[in-house]
Amino acid sequence: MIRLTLEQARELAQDILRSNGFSEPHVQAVTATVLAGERDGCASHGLYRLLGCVSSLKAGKVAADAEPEVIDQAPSIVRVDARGGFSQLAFQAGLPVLLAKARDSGIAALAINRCVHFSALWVEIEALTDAGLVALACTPSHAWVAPAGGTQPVFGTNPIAFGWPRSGRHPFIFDFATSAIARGDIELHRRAGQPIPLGWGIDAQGQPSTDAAAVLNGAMLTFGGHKGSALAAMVELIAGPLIGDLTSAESLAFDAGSRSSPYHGELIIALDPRRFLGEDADRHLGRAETLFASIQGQGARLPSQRRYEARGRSAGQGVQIPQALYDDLRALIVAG
Ligand code: NDP
Ligand code: PYC
Repeated sequence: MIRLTLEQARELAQDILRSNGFSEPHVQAVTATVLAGERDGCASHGLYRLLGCVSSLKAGKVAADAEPEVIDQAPSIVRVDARGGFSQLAFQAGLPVLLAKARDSGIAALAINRCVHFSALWVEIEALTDAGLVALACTPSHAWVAPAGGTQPVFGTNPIAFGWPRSGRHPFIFDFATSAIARGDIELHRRAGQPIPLGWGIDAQGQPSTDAAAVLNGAMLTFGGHKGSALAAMVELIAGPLIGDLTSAESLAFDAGSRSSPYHGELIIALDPRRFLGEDADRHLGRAETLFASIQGQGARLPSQRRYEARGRSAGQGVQIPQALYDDLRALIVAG
């Protein structure tokens, strides 16, 4: 393992993205996301993702200088056309309008279209909980996951993230793939030559497997059997056809074997408790604290608790990544 300060990790990400020709707004937006992932102990969506950023660019599957277009679609709906660029900048472009609409109407949605998407969703959810809003986000990916009872990939890993703002505390946030695990995690197991647990996927013959490479070439499985399968289908629908964008199967077809990051849409919904509750907002938000206390009071942890603890540690100690990943990342920097 090699240790980097957060500043060194930031410079590494920026050098890779800038030297490969991404525009400065994309350099900053993507760096912020992968740095946040590494800082929070989410290795599958940290610096590792820069490998995919560059390979997607080389395959002609992401626009390096795309300028997102913000479209005021309806009183409670803002749309952002990412124009083939990474999703992060499109989210940033739509965020002020989403906040204004949610505060105005109590509930609003941001639909991002035509984006290349590889990031963890909690980064975006935190932008909304920081503004005092309740938030929900989901996105398809590539068709890698078999439906419960089947063996052929249909769904993406289709994450769902939810956030709840808390006064004076980190927000309550969960963010997980509807597959048993994110694909990025299986890729990291393959890179490290480690087996994966049974239940994450099946090989190309439909047999349960602990071989990461075999599962990546076969099919991943949903979490929670038919329940994860139905949630994955919901994500395909509301972050696909509902917003006029691609399903995971369509994204994979668009990829045409280039193994680039998925290309599709994302749906983000924001709810303003102060609009729902008026003067009673603080009283009811306080009742949520009773719920959280009853979870933690028996020794269970809240989702994101591990992440916030990692964030605290990284602030002082920096981050650690495998030497092989560091070498692969350094090799991406184009000498100027
Ligand atoms: P996990 O299965 O590790 O689950 C993650 C969530 O569950 C986190 O909120 C985590 O909190 C929480 N959690 C884990 N263990 C516990 C526990 N014992 N008690 C309470 N909460 C717990 O993650 P996934 O592999 O499913 O997803 C990882 C990331 O991958 C997500 O951020 C997701 O957005 C991203 N992803 C992105 C995709 C895309 O298309 N852009 C596709 C698929 C995934 P904590 O972090 O604190 O451990
Ligand atoms: O880890 O499943 C994943 C993933 C897909 C797209 C971005 N991350």
